[in-house]
Amino acid sequence: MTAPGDATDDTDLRSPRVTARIGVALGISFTICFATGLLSHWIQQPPSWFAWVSRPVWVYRVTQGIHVISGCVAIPLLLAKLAVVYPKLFEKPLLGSPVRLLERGSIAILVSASIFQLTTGLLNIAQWYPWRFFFTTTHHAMAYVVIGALAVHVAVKLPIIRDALTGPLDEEADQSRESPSRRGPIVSRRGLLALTAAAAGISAIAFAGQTVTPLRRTAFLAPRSGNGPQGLPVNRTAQAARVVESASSDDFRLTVARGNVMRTLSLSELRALPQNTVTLPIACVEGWSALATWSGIRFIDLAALVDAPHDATLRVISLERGPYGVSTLPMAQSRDPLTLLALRLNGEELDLDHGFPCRLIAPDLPGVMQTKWVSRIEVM
Ligand SMILES: Nc1nc2c(c(=O)[nH]1)N[C@H]1C(S)=C(S)[C@@H](COP(=O)(O)O)O[C@H]1N2
Ligand SMILES: [Mo]
Repeated sequence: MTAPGDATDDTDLRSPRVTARIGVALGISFTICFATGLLSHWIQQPPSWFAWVSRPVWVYRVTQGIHVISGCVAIPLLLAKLAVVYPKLFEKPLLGSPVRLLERGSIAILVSASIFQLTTGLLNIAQWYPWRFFFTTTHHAMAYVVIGALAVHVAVKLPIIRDALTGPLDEEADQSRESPSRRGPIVSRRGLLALTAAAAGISAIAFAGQTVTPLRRTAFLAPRSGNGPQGLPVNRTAQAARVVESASSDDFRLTVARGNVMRTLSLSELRALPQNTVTLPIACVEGWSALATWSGIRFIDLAALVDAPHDATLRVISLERGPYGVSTLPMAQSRDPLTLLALRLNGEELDLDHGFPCRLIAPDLPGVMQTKWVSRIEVM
């Protein structure tokens, strides 16, 4: 009977020397994925102590791109790790001493929570809208479960990990050659690690193209690397949002309100206000991003129409009802002169699917908060 972590496993590849190395890569990608995911969550639902930035304008594009790429890299790493260790998962005794219990418990939670996280994340970037709202809450909650179980797992296994990483990869392979009765594995340990690394690299490239423009053509797994109208992907069309009629109506008015103080502007009045042009990326929480040129009215100018105080919080409301119809701007975005109520995109009037007659575009704001078909701005 073999003890956990014992060098004499049933095949040469099932060695802690192999699994610890895959485990390190997996641990790093999970940690990066957790940190960038938490950041994105805090921007959208800020705790009282949290203050977000609006410069440089590419920060969120980069952090959210890293979030999705590190998650995608973790998929082949997790599969490789499970393939190598799976006989151990069912090793007897299943339960035992408190340490054994902790070890088994943390692995069971880690494995199932990781599979859940990576699967739901992947299905989400593949645009599974039916449970997208439920997705954000569970994906956020489950992230703590994964990281907690990972910390326990690493702590319990620390002696084995240290031992496995300090020794050479092939040491036991030499010993096993002394017993001719043992059949060698199909690939060497080094070969297995190289294959795993290649799979992780391919996974990264396959998804990175949706945010790293030069890689666009290699993003064969990224669902929204293609172009929508005016060179930008569209998440939700005007029709899906049920705003076609209200957004194209001549009766459209934008209301800017601070308590009882109100200004109402028609589209031609909006066009007559001072226009500014900015080049900003739009970066979806699901990882795709694209740079575009936007023209419209500065939010600080709109807020000034109702004498908004300098540190006012701005809330943006869409013609669309529902969870995507409201966005509360972080302070940095409220005050930033680059934050626009855009009327034009890449030199043309906004397409209906991009938010005609007007949409919010702000630096370093998650795509999901860049409200389209804006009908009301509230100064709070
Ligand atoms: N009113 C409204 N605004 C919205 C959305 C939406 O569904 N409804 N989707 C958001 C999301 S998730 C993203 S990534 C961006 C995408 O903008 P685009 O479709 O104009 O490229 O718009 C955001 N603004
Ligand atoms: Mo998005």
